[in-house]
Amino acid sequence: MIKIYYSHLPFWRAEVLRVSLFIRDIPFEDVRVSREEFIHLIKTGFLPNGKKSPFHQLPVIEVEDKIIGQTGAIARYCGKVSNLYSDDMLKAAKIDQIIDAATDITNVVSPTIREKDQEKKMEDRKVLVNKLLPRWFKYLENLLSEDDSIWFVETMTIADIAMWRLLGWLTSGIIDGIPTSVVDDFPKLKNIHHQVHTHPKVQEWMLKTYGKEI
Ligand SMILES: N[C@@H](CCC(=O)N[C@@H](CS)C(=O)NCC(=O)O)C(=O)O
Repeated sequence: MIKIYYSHLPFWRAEVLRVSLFIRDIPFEDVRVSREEFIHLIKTGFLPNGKKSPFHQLPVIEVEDKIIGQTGAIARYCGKVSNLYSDDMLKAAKIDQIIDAATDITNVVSPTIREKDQEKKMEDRKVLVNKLLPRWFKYLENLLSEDDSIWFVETMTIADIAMWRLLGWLTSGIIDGIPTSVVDDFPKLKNIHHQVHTHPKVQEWMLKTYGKEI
């Protein structure tokens, strides 16, 4: 059985793994790493089970006794297992570019989370809201305008699941200075969030796991 290791957070890096398997009723072990265990992992590389995370990071998955890291790689693995990826090389590349864009967007937001100086943090958030996020959202909206599908690639895939949770985080209101309306000017992208969010299995997952809609 696949084991997924991450903190007890609905962050997209882990939710794309968990939800793609859950949607298809594929059993997996959902290992939630505590804060102390995570700090230990960053320092030493060791997971709570004594095995090593290759890059001292999370998420990782464990399959046949092997630990694999890097969100894109393991999202594809889970997507292949759950048939939410594609056998077609071009479609697979289109899915990959969305997962990599989710990583790029995370990498522009994360420094503002780590920023200790409150004034600079809020200045950086203004740049995010007025410039950087709209730029990324426009690129994604353009991709969604290329054909008739409401999804990034024909049917729902790990690309849509990753983007659903990334957008859910960015519009949740928990990041000070980023308004819940930040994606409102991008209707096709907003619809991806809506479509995945209202999927019955996704609703079931959120209620079962977090006791509420997130
Ligand atoms: N390139 C990695 C980055 C993963 C990552 O940054 N994970 C964070 C948690 S969300 C982490 O482990 N941070 C600790 C560290 O990098 O030292 C991936 O795509 O999975």
